[in-house]
Amino acid sequence: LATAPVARPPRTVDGFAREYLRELNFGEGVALSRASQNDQYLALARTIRHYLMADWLETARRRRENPTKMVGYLSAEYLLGRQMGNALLATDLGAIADQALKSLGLDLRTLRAQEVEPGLGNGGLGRLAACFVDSLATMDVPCIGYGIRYEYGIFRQTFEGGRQVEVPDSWLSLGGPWEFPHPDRAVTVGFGGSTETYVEDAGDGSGRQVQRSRWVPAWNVLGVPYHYMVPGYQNGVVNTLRLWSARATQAFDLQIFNSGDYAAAVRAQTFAENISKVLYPEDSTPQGRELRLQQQYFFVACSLKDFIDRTLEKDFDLHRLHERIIFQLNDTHPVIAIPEMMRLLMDEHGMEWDEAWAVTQKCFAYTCHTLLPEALEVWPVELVGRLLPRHLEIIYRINEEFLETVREAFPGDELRVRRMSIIQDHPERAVRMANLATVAGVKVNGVAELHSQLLRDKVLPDFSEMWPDKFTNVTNGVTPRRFIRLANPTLSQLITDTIGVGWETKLERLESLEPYAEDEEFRERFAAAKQANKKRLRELLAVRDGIELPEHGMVDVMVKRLHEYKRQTLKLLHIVSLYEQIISGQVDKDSVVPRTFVFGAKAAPGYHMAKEIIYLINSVAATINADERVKGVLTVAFPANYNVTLANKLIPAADLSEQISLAGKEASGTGNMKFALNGALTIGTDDGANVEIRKLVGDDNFFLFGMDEPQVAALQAKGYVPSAVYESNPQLKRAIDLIASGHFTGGDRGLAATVVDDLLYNDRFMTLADFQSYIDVQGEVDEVYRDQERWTRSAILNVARSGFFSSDRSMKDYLRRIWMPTHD
Ligand code: 26Q
Repeated sequence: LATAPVARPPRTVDGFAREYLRELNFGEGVALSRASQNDQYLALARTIRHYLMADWLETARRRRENPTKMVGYLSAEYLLGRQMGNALLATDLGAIADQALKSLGLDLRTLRAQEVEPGLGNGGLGRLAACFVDSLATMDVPCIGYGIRYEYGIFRQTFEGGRQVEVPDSWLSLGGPWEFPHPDRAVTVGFGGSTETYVEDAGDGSGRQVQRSRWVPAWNVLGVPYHYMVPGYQNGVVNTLRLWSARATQAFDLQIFNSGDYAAAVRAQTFAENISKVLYPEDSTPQGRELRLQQQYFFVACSLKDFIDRTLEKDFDLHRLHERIIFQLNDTHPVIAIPEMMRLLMDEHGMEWDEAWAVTQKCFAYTCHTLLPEALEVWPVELVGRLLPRHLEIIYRINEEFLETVREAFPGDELRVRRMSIIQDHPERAVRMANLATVAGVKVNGVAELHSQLLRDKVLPDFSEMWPDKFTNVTNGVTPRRFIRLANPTLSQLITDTIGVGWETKLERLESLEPYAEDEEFRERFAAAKQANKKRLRELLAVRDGIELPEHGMVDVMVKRLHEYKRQTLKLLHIVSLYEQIISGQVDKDSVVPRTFVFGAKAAPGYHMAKEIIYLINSVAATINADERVKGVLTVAFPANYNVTLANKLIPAADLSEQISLAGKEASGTGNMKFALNGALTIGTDDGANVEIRKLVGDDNFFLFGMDEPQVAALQAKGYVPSAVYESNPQLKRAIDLIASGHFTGGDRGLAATVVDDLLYNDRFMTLADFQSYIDVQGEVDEVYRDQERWTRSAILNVARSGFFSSDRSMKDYLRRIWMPTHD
């Protein structure tokens, strides 16, 4: 009995209903007649996960019995989105669950809507991690995702008087039915203290004495693993996401308890648990906060120990560790894993420096996600030395040996040595995490063609000169399961009806839709699907936000984190300009293509300018929506709290996708891919993955505008004067003047001044420089939109030609270029 396979619950309507009632009664301890909606949701979640359990245990057993090289994805963020829909899709239980619940008088859609999404990430980088683990499970690649189980994920955004107010996201408060805690498998992590040296027999029979170092931490915490299922798409594979939660160790408490200070002991508990308490909501100019470094080291130390002590076969020779694992570093956030690996191999497993370094250098690869210099992580030496003294020693030694090789390769070039050093001296002594990752990693990759090129040429030029082969590109992708199948059932049905089943895992097959762009009946069905999605969105926003949207016209969407480089203000200037032209009588209202502009954006709580921009968008929205002169022609919607759940509703309804960052600033973007795959046309700059989207869908099906990166660099070099652009462009001047006049801010000029003054006198991201080009191309957008047949043809071609952007393809590229390079 003990070795019998895990029972699989019956895949029938009756069987599902019985399982469900059992979960409700025995799992939640309530009777159906007394169950709250949350009880009903929790029981449903537990029922569905039963159907994955046998596959999960079986996948783990299979991987244990036939150990091969695994991927350890190290990411401080996983922006998973709701789990229930995805689990139903993976198990193909949607129809059965729907009927079973109906037979009990319950409604699946209502219960699904109860779920609070795990928002354990800020934006693109966190969502990318979630897409990647989805694809790896779907491709049956052995992978463990390692990260942090934040008790509070990204804040919930609300608006008060048009201003962003952050509310804590207590996503676990009504229960976490998708997680499996394993407190018995907790791992201890040290912090602080000091290092000491001692002398020891070399242990190789030579009688030689060697000097060794060890770390004596001052305090430690426990990392409790929580396991999450990562189901592949209808393939019987379930991988694991292992997120760590911090607890106080007993030793930690006891010491204080014994001193008799009970309150201090309880405070200690709180102190330890603080480490995984909250996700930092900054994603571009991170502050060097001590707690953040604690988070990074905490999850990385837990993960390496977990892999070496628990996942790897017992007594596996660690000299061959790289044959069993490649740790992918999702940006620099987990880079402290590099010295941690050195410490484990040397101090805990007795390796010599050279042996340990040889292994470590083969175990890590680094993905960079940015181009903004201020977003590159540096940690003050003082802080690293205080929190992780042994790691600082190791970093210093890595740096010494590395700079030696630089000096050998470039004799006499001390400036280069300083640029490449892992330690910076100014403005303060600090560890440059990107340099450390580049020195230690097997490969360094950017996230889109252009980004990888700029990474080589502008961010790490000295490194790419020294090690050209270390640099590679892997263009991002998105999972078609969540972002087409789940988000857009109407389009999915049409695709399946037209090209057959199976495209969800072979997205290049969307190519076969291409001839249907010329098929009138198909075009009509395609357009009808879009209409249906728009209607769904109108209904949602009415209920969710009390926003009334008109029935007709273009849906023009800009959703992403709020950042100056992404240029939400450029979108705003377009809207204000259209509005100004209508109310001043320059343009006849009836000649304008009606548009609904939709924004979704969270600002980092400490990012003042971003919050002022949010306020201004809300002010413009309120004014325009209340103005009878533009009723039905211009509508601006800014639903609060843009997240994965809302993205799944917004993206399928979009006609136009706004990807308007200053060229050379957006590493890739992934929203841009989701829109194209859902049949929106893009208006975009030559930036990030926009470049590849345009190449694939064709110039006729993409609205390109603005300067390209070399032009940006040239203008920068020449000296950019935004006020001169303002003075010389009457249309731009009228739009800015209207904002500055206080027209949108209740007559208060001061309320718009922060944003206006920055545009006029600073404009770091050259919004004004790209204004005219943007306006001109928006005119072309209108023109194409007036020809609905042409628009639909283009939209179909966007879908048919975007199969490349499946994250399955990204995973194949990582496998071939980085993880298993000798495979084929
Ligand atoms: C670092 C240190 C301290 C506190 C916070 C951070 C931090 C957290 C999150 C820094 C950066 C981030 C997130 C960055 C991010 O999402 N970058 C985006 O990554 C996407 C996936 O590759 C790209 O498509 C986007 O272009 C890029 O902006």
